[in-house]
Amino acid sequence: MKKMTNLLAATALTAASVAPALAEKWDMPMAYSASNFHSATGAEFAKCVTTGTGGEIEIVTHPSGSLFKGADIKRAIQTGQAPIGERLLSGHQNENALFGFDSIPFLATSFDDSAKLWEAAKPSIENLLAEQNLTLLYAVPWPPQGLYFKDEVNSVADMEGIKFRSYNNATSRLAELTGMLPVTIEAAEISQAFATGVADAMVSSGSTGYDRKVWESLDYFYEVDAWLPRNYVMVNSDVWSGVSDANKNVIKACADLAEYAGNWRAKEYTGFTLQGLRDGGMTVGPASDQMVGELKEIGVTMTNEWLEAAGDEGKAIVDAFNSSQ
Ligand code: PCA
Repeated sequence: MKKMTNLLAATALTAASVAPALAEKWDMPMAYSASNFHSATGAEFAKCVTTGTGGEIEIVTHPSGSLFKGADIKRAIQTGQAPIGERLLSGHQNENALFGFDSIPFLATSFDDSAKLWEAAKPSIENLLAEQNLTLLYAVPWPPQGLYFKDEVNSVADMEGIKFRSYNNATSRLAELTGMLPVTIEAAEISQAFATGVADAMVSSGSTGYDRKVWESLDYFYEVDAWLPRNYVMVNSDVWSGVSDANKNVIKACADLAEYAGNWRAKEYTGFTLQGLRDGGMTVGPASDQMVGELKEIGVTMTNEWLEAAGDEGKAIVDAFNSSQ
């Protein structure tokens, strides 16, 4: 409620200011399909800013990687090719292990735990981004990650040699540790990849499988709830420092609303999209006890590897998360 009041106050303030400043248009690249809940949240955020700033800043979203491909979005914003955009945070794990805090198998497996883990990691991530000329505006988790396969799989041994679509370092590592063959493909391109046999499996949310209609190629979804990775919206820090205080207040309030709405949507979308996969003809359910046990062992290996790579700061994040439990 307080946030809502802030937003209304900020909006009123802007509307009351007399001299209309030069209108700016901010193109906002996003990597996922327009129908995806992150994209819907981004579109509402854009509208909120455009309305709230009285049109002084008009944000126009470009979903589906249409302006910049997912892997190029952060660099585009850092270098000022676009002022603002959204990207998968763990997509930057190859630059710094800390960015992968939310893709550690079985560390935080529910929305509540994911929120606590984010709380623990946020200051480190904000600092890392700030060093790269980026200001964090908001972040929203994906639903829990499960495993998609073309054929039934009951153990890690059954995964041997399967071509596995990965979306960050952790998912490639998971493929290696399960004897699969990782191939990195953006979500916007997976329908094609599965249809042509470039990949026959992936780890992702019900949301991405639903958005990309993967039932046209894959038959099984195992609800492993391995982790909940996060998307975040960043703005170029030079652009941000040029924004008036009144408009900064509007943007921050819109970002708070977007984060709240995005979290709510992610939860609602979880059951809805799993039902969508079923309606598409997929078998959706838990993995066998054996498979869960084996995956958890791999999770321990990956946790240790991450702690080693992320050093003291990584350990501090995991410790803070564990003590919030
Ligand atoms: N969807 C994104 C990242 C995590 C998710 O659920 C993807 O598959 O690329």
